[in-house]
Amino acid sequence: TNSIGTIAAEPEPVSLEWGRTALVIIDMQRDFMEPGGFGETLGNDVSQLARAVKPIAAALAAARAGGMLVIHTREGHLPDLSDAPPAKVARGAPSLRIGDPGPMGRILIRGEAGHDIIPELYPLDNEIVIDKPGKGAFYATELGRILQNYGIENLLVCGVTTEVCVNTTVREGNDRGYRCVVIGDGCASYFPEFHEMGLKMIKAQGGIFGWVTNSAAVLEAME
Ligand code: C5J
Repeated sequence: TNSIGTIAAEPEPVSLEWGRTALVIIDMQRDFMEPGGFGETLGNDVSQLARAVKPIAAALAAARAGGMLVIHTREGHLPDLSDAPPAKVARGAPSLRIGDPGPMGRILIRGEAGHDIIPELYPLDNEIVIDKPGKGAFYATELGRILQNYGIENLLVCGVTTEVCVNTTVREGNDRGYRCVVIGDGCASYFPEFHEMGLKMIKAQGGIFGWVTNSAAVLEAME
């Protein structure tokens, strides 16, 4: 991997110093991806998210091969729900609420099978896993400190869902000064139209929150 790569992206190509770039994979957890988890209890068709797995796996393999910092995130709560806002737990009319027992353990609770990352993208022992109580990966986590310690300036972001945790994290990261480059085909939403608009919102107005690329362009730039 060259030290600087230029990724074909919208609204324009973006040049990144690889040593100052982290791959951030958002919430590729069974709770969002598989039947019986948090996503499905909210009434969503979880099959909509499967298309993001292969592009993420390709980017992850390239990042690992190139020695790029890899960070995985997981949304979830402590078993006693002490970090779960009551307004979040009580929201809507899900078939099971956060903390209720489901087929993959308690819904969205750390340590349960459903809370963990899908096998295809499972973190290596040396990769960072950020457990977050909210939608953004910076809120109430150690992510900012970790990125500072590693000298990271650029985030290659993918995961689920496009308009919720990916968008929130990109907006948080952009305000903190990171160049956020979103791998569009490595993101997915339960609502295809929200996926499309979620990506458009990031790259509009000259890249108001960041850039949008795809996994093939990332791989090409890293060669
Ligand atoms: C949601 C997420 N959609 N990871 N979480 O509630 O996007």
